[in-house]
Amino acid sequence: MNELEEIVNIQQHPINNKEYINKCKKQIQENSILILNNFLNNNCLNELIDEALQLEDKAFYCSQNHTILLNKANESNDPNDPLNTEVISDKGCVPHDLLNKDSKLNILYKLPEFKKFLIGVLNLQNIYAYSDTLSSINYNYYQKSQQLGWHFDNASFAITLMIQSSDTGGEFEYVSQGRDFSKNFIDKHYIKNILQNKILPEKIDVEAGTLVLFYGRNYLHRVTPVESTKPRILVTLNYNEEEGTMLSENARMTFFGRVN
Ligand SMILES: O=C(O)CCC(=O)C(=O)O
Ligand SMILES: [Fe+2]
Repeated sequence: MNELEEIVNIQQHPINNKEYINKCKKQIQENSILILNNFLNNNCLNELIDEALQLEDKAFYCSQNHTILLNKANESNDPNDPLNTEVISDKGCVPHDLLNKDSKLNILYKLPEFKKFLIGVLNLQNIYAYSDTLSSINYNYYQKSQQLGWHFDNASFAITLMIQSSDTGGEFEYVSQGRDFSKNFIDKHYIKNILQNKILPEKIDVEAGTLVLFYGRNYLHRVTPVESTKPRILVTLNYNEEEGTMLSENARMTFFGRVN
């Protein structure tokens, strides 16, 4: 078995095959999200569950109020403006430097076949790791009552791997409209309806071992509060389109509790 087969369920997801890459690309362009169930092979998933549970007590927990554009609300601005409405996000995070050196996540993250797949599906020139030691690969833990409030990401695309889903709650919800970052367009009326639950979002129930790719900068999304004592554990695989990018010190302090 080569490294790719040790990690990816290659029978179901032949990510090194050009036709499969094109099929996935078409899917994300049509649906704004790509959900690949059973992406990890079973042995790999079990190894990552063990690693996630072994690292859980090292997670740094943060809770923040923020607007959907990830800013602080401005008290002098209209509190009814959906861009000035605060939501809550709270979760735990284990940064990259605490992962086992030989973690399958480190291997997958750097694997040329996987990078080629991502570049092809997301239609990018190239992708690069963060140049700080914390931000490239993160385990995220959502304990009972923890959630991620409605937001648009700063990064144009997001890549997540579900390690353990919660029994109840902790669902990923999204809408595939509301913003066009490249045109500096934001549909406040539509977003307000989502925040006030007048329009119901799409909802996906993601099982362990699933890879999800989505354009988080244009599509409003959230994770609903976890209701079970079993936490939701998910990995974010974070890449940049430019080489040498660091996450800001401010963001590292917020999410990891340290800058290096
Ligand atoms: O946990 C998820 O499924 C989504 C994570 C997310 O939206 C984020 O980290 O910005
Ligand atoms: Fe997000």
